[in-house]
Amino acid sequence: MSSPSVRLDGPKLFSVRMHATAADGMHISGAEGIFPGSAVDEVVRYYTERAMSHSRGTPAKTSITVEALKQPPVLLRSLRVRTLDSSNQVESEHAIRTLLERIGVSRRAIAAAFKVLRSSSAMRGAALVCSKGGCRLEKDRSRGVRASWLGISSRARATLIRKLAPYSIATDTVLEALTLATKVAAAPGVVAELCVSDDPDYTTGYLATKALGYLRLPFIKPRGDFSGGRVIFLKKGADPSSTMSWLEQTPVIMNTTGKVGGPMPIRHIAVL
Ligand code: PML
Repeated sequence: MSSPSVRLDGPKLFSVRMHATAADGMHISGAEGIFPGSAVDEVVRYYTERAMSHSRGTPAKTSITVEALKQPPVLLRSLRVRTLDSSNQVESEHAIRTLLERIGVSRRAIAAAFKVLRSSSAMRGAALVCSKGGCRLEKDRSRGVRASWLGISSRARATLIRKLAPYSIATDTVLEALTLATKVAAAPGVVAELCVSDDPDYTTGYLATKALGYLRLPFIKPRGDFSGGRVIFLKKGADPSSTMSWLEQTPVIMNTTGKVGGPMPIRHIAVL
């Protein structure tokens, strides 16, 4: 079964969140979405199945939370999707540094981000990094900030699948990462988000900003590598608590879709 999505004209909506951990508390897998009550049963089964068959291992504990939305969701258009034309990790890392520097992220902040993403203990949430000084801004550095309360409408999901299919990327992984990146890019104070999957079998990451869109980064890590995570760069002087409150508490649904394109060399990619 593929992940179900939401009908905006449906009855009361629920956030369904899954988190699976190993016996030592190590993060194994997570997933979430916003769904009508009638779909919750099916989603819980689907998320349990996903947790139990993850390549990071069999979880010792899987928690599934079902929570009714307390406010209407904010509606968003999905970020534009492209893939960097890269054939190895060096090229992809070079593109990250070049594009981040072009949008004003300092070398110190980029180094802080790579330290998080290359660490062997993947954080469950994202690190918040000041785009100038490179300092960490989240309250709990081991937990990080979890973008949550997010979903995709049935119509947007169907349209995105149609747009992504010609590039063979119409997968739950891409749809879920794009939904999350779209929410993060809309958060107050956010300059960019950089993500490397902590799945050892998944070697494509992404860099996202409102202007750049969602740029997929192939070969961002070697196969078999368990490291990964997310880093959100904040504007100098931004208030991290308003960013956190948007990411962790405001429900959003992606209900319209942006453009989707194919592989693109770095020289053709504008960031502003
Ligand atoms: C994750 O494991 O949640 C991150 C997935 C990144 C997806 C990148 C892509 O293929 O577009």
